[in-house]
Amino acid sequence: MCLAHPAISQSNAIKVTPVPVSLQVQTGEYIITPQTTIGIPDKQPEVARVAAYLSEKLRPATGLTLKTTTTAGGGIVLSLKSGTDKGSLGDEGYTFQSSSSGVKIEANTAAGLFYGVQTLLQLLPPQIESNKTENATWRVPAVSITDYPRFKWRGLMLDVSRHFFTKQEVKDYIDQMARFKFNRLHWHLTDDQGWRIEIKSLPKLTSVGAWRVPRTGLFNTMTPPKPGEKPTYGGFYTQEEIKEVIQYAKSRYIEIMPEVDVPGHSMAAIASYPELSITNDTTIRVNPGSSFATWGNGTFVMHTDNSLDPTDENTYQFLTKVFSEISALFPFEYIHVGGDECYKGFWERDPGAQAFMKKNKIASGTELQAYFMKRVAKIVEGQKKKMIGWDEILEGGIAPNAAVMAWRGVKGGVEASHLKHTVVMSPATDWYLDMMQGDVSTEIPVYGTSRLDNVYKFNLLPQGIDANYVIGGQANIWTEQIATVAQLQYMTYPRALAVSETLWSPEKNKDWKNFVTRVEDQFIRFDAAGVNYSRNMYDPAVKIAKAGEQYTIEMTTELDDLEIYYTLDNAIPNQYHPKYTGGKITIPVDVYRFRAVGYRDGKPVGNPILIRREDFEKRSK
Ligand code: TNX
Repeated sequence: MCLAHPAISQSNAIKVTPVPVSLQVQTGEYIITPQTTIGIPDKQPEVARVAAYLSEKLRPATGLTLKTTTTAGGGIVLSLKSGTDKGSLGDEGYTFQSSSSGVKIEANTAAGLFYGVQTLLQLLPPQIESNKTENATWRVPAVSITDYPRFKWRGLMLDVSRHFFTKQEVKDYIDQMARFKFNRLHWHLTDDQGWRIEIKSLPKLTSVGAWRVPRTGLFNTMTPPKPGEKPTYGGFYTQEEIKEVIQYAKSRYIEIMPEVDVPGHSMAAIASYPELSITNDTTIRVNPGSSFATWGNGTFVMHTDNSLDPTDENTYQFLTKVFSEISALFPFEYIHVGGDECYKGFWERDPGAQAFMKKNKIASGTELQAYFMKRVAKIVEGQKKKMIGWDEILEGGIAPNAAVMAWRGVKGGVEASHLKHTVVMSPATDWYLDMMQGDVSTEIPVYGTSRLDNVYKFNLLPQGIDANYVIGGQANIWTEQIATVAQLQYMTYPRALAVSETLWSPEKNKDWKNFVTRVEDQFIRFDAAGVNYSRNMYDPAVKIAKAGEQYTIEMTTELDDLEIYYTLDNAIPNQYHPKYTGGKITIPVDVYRFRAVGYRDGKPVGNPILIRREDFEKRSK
């Protein structure tokens, strides 16, 4: 008997993330044993694949290999609903019934069954995520669930340009996404720091463009390539590997959307083929994270030309090659063509471009980009694909059928919806998972912060948007400063849980406090699975201000029951030190370090926060 096992007793409470549409707890439980079978309908190969997936997921931790059967009986039954009326379950919903006699998952589609299987896994004890045999009783509490998604686009974007992640690492990432019912992976395959996809007709894109000099440090401060230095950091996916990842994702009901980011963010392509830029600068190399732009308040000036030449027919021939190979590889209906942060200065200063603009009645660099984007739309549509781009593609006139991914806040989404263009929301302000999630002293520093509670609260349908055009949203993980899988997981989780709940669950079912209890359940599951995550929700948010000559510190918490202990003398804070009770702490003049830590139920739960005197001034601004 293992009654005292903490993880097992915790699993008795029902915790499913994203939270289902409706869930009724019943009495009793079903226990998975060596006799349990997975019942599936005859002659439904897709359902058989979902059953095989389930059996495979259960095998490592339980040590059982459940057999699939097409004869009716108990155990776990996966069943397709008959009839043509899909009802409220739609294409991705499912119903789930468990009792002492078994588990029954029903759906209109295999995708729905797959999501029901994810729910089943979350109802089992957390050790189910372990990849070694665990000693647990595999109980499924009796429940009755009806569930279906709020949005049809539920995504994460992964940037593999700034840092490269291998085929296996991408597959592992997809595996975790599937657990939370995500169904879109936006694969950011090209940027200034590397070109990551084999294009057979343009071999230099990967022989040159996939490699840069190795650097570790803060993005934008890295040492530029030294003369003669070998570009040894990088990598790319062959077309065979791309197909393999697409298949892998597909069997988890995740569609992959490729992005080739043009005309800006193209330094890796230009390093490979310098004739693609208007400056034809042959000294340009793949950028290792060194600074090449001056950033102002929403404006920027590039000092190295990283944009394609929109006035040269060769550029469009290049893009036709790229997009035709990409279209042949990716079955997904959309191709993302970027369009963001394109600097037009090199174009505007070029006499040839000036003549081109005059001849074609193009009044500005912005209009010239719009001209470029419309030609790209033709190329993409010529491949029978739909085009989507970052919200800059609205500027100077959007291509007629293009969809918009809103990233500069929500404005682009609101505007595009009124122009009757399809919108995917991915606002930097709230849903950029490259942003810090806790106090800057605990994080790799970046320009912004979006804590878990902020991610959770983001409203995908802000006032003024025409909701009919919003197909969903996604969170973007830019990897300028994410060099390892450990950090990638840390930045993604638990914030991606807040994203998935916003995209899947009915708004009225969202509840921050309840969500936190489920996040904590997922922490136990991540521990079992060997997946890293951030515990920043247990840290106070520290605000430093200056009143006259004195600094003051104020703290807020995401969790109501978080206790904060702090010190002003560099002692390690714990429950014997002052407890923060709200309001402003005035910092005596000679204090050189402030420290704080979050406690819950009498135990330290957060990261140690340490702020040095020299940072008081900086942070008070
Ligand atoms: C802006 S979002 C970018 C990316 C950066 C990101 C960093 C977008 C379309 N462009 O190139 O990685 O900010 O947060």
